[in-house]
Amino acid sequence: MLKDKIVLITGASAGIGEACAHSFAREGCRLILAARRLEKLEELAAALKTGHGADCHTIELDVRDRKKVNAAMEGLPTEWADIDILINNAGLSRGLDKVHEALHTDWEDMIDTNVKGLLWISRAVMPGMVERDNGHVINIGSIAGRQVYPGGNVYCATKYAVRALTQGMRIDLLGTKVRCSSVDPGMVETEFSEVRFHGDKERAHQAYQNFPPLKAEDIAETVLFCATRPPHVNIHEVLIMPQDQAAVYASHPRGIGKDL
Ligand code: NDP
Ligand code: 8X3
Repeated sequence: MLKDKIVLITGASAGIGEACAHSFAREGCRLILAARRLEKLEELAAALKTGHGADCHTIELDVRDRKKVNAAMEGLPTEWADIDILINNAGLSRGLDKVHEALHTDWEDMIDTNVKGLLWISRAVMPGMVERDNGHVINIGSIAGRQVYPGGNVYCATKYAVRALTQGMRIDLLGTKVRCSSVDPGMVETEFSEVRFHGDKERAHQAYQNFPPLKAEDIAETVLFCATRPPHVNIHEVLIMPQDQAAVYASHPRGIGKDL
């Protein structure tokens, strides 16, 4: 069903984006891998070639830079230009501080990446989908787009924005065959916490010790599920949580390594 489809994944150099690359490569897709760390993308592309025979095109890209996003999309080689699936995954959190104490640079990172970056890429890619009357935009939201938690303020605001944008895109695309979905995870063990805590590995590690978190692969398989429904089906949104996490602030402290 997905054989030879062109899939653009933002934030493919780690975590959920990298896992999506593996899942879609396994299904025979051609992958455009975008992120700032080109070296990681090239390692991934080589692994996907070896593991799945996948054809990959890597792009060093900071989604915050609108001009570079436009140039990168306009500069795609012809054989990569007709993107079938866009996975808007690049995103991050910075800090867990109160609004009256936080760093404005952290806010800029989150808003510029999670909201504006998603918009720049979507604005560059979606016109081709609409013109071809074919495509699928899959946004990675979060439980943080549905519940606000202490210190979550601006990160949550960006993910509430992603949820609103998914709903808005879906309405805008009505009458076309372009689909739009959002996959909203609870806690997933990736580089996310290390980035949130500005590289503090110990604090990041602690974040995943209370109960078994989701794995990046769980989210990738959910994204794949959305992308493989028949054409008359549009999955609007999927909320996926660890078994031990009922809400951001309601979890069961089972510990790690104990059977569920
Ligand atoms: P990771 O930190 O493991 O991966 C984030 C990815 O985003 C990296 O590939 C990073 O690549 C990329 N990225 C960050 N900033 C930019 C940028 N300015 N331009 C291009 N790429 C960028 O985190 P996750 O995999 O966990 O996060 C992926 C998405 O999932 C995010 O949108 C996050 O909000 C969301 N999410 C995560 C959850 C979790 O618990 N982990 C739960 C719910 C949602 P590079 O640094 O090379 O640019
Ligand atoms: C990431 C999940 O709970 O840290 O979106 O906000 S959480």
